[in-house]
Amino acid sequence: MLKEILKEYGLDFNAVGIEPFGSGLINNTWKINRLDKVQAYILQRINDNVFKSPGDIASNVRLIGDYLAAHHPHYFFVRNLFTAGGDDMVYIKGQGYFRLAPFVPDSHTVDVVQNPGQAFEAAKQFGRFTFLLSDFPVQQLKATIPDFHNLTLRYRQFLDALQAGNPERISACAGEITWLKDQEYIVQRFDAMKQNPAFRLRVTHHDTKISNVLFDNNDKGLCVIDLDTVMPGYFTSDVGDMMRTCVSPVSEEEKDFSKIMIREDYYKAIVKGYTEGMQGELSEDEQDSFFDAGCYLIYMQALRFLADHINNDIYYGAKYEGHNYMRACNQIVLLKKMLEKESVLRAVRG
Ligand code: GN1
Ligand code: MG
Repeated sequence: MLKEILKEYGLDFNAVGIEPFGSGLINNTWKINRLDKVQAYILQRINDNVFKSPGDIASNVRLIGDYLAAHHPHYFFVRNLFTAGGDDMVYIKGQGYFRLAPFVPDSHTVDVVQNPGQAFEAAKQFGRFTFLLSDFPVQQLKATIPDFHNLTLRYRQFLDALQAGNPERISACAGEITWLKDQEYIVQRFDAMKQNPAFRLRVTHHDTKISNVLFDNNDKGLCVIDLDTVMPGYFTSDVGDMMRTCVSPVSEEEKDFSKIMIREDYYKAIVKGYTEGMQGELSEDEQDSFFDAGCYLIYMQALRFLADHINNDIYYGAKYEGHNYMRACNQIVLLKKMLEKESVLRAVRG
């Protein structure tokens, strides 16, 4: 199969080395190394179970790429390569959609954030990306996953899972279900934000883990990558998912919950980095909502993991029995720790 795809891009299967790359849950990624060392590439299979119209991703990336090239030519933007036939994706029947991008030399990604400086740089890059696209007509972008970060809908899907999901699993996690339902005020706060015109719909990334930022050799941010979920959204999505994935020293996979912690220096780095990247674009109300952003995204991820557990792991899959239950409990602990520090964290300003 890879042979066929590479051929579309004029690459000879026998003249490259192929290695699996990265750690995403949704798409498959490979690094393609030319044996003559002239160039390397990143090949990705787009999960079309999740992204129902991969053409929308390509269209969004093209629009944004063209806009940035015209208005901010110095911004480093990684474009997908074209096939010999001039397409920016390859469709293989039964396998889905594939795309190829150049591997950027002298750049690296970071899987686990090592210090607040990296968190600052990453946050700044996500802010900068949205800032540079402030005047881009956001309604031209397609929602590649409709309602992706709509907490209102995610909460409803969680309630639906409680109606239609696996009854044994539902009764076994009654405690977590009750706790999550008790936090419904977070959804109400989110609903109020959607009604408030001070929160602009912006071009946001929606998958702001640190591994989606390219760094140069001096650990300075270069640009953001993995643009599948770039679509109209609120700044809270990007800031919130950075907090979710950066403030604790351990990830959503950690089973020893005593290791979950809110590191204030990382939290501050995110607020400051993002604010700097946005260069004054954030309204007062937005500036007051960094803490809420973290809560929205952590809460949403807890709901999504628990709903998936209850729905027998149809979305995220499970590497062991109860995997998504464990992930949900991890995110619940993270949210509890966030809420405990509310007054300190709310006082942090960019
Ligand atoms: C998925 O595949 P990955 O890791 O980039 C998910 C995110 C979740 C994340 C949790 C399209 O992202 O929303 O936060 O898993 N992406 C999609 O690990 O559902
Ligand atoms: Mg992703």
